[in-house]
Amino acid sequence: MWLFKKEEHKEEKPAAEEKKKSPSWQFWKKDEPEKRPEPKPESAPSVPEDIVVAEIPEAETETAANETAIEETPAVVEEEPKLSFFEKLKKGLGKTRDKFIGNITDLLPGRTKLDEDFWDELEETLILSDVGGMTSAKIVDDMRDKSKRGRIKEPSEVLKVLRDNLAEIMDKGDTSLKIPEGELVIILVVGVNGTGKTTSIGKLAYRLKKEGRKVILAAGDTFRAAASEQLQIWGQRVGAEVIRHNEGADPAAVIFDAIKAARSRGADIVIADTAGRLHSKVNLMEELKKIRRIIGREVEGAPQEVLLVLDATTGQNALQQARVFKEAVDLTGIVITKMDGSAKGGILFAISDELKIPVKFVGLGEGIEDLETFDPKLFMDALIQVEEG
Ligand SMILES: Nc1nc2c(ncn2[C@@H]2O[C@H](COP(=O)(O)OP(=O)(O)OP(=O)(O)O)[C@@H](O)[C@H]2O)c(=O)[nH]1
Ligand SMILES: [Mg+2]
Repeated sequence: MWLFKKEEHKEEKPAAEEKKKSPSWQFWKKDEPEKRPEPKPESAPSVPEDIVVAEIPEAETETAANETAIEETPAVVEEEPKLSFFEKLKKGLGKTRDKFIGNITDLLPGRTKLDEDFWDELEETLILSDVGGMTSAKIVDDMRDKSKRGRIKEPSEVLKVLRDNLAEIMDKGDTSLKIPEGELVIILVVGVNGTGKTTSIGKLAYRLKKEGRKVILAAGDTFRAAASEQLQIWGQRVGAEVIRHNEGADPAAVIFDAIKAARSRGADIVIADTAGRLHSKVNLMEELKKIRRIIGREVEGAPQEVLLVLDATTGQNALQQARVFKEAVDLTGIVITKMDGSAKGGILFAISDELKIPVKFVGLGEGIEDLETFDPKLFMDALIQVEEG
């Protein structure tokens, strides 16, 4: 894990520029504490207390341009040993694979034929691996049918057919982000508390910046203390401007200002953070609908993307969240986070199958580069390794 510390530049600046002090960042690895820079004698704060937050006046109206300007800086590239996407995916899916494939391969040894008992046991195993009742039944019915028609003859062929069936379920069309040229693109990021919205926004901004896009972040989580500071830290790391208001401000007003800032700075993309909300709270979901309405009113065709962030470790609960958010805000894609720490990745199949929303990104760690675009075939190859032939 990488840690980091911000150093304020001490040189004299004209008064008007006081708020725009350009900090520099120093990074060191958690397991290399000796590389941590010495604290300054007069102020020896540590993250997060040492984050200097610029004073921001209270927003008076929706149109108050209440912005903290952060100079556009190049994204900070962390020097980690590079794994290929596939290796990273394989490593990240380790726990899910152990549970998922471990349980299925346990059904196979010593089995000479694929009888009714086998199909029942396979269905039960899929359900226990979080694939969900309906989806598991559908997969096993198809496999049973294939077996009757002679397309699965040996128990050894079961894993390959299962892998292909699951890849088909995951394939819900284009998984890339919709970023039409010449349009201001708004990406609204929603989800319940702690699923990884802000972190995923930081990682996504980093990806988009590397592709040469000009990105502005909108700190639409005005509810939780320190939420906008957290986004600001990500903004600093990736070199993207963050538009924020005071805690308790109207999130729609923050996003309105971010759109205005994007237009005046010629930015291509605004990524809007939102407060983690209980999917069961009606008023919070109403607030989200209002944010969506304001975006649509300000930018024709926007938000082009509404991404729901789901935490893979929560299993069935993630499916429930996806149902409610889909109802409220018309999702265009799913970001599934914490796959690296989850044994419940099977939930991805249930979500794709039931909700027909493409998974667009997978979070495989807390680092800036730990967000991968989703590719159903690669994902399944990483999850189920079968010797072809
Ligand atoms: N291992 C792992 N941790 C992650 C991943 N994504 C996010 N996290 C961690 O999950 C925790 C919560 O992430 P946040 O980004 O703050 O989540 P949030 O949805 O913005 O939370 P609220 O603002 O409280 O609603 C943080 O400790 C992140 O580092 C991931 O893909 N893998
Ligand atoms: Mg957050």
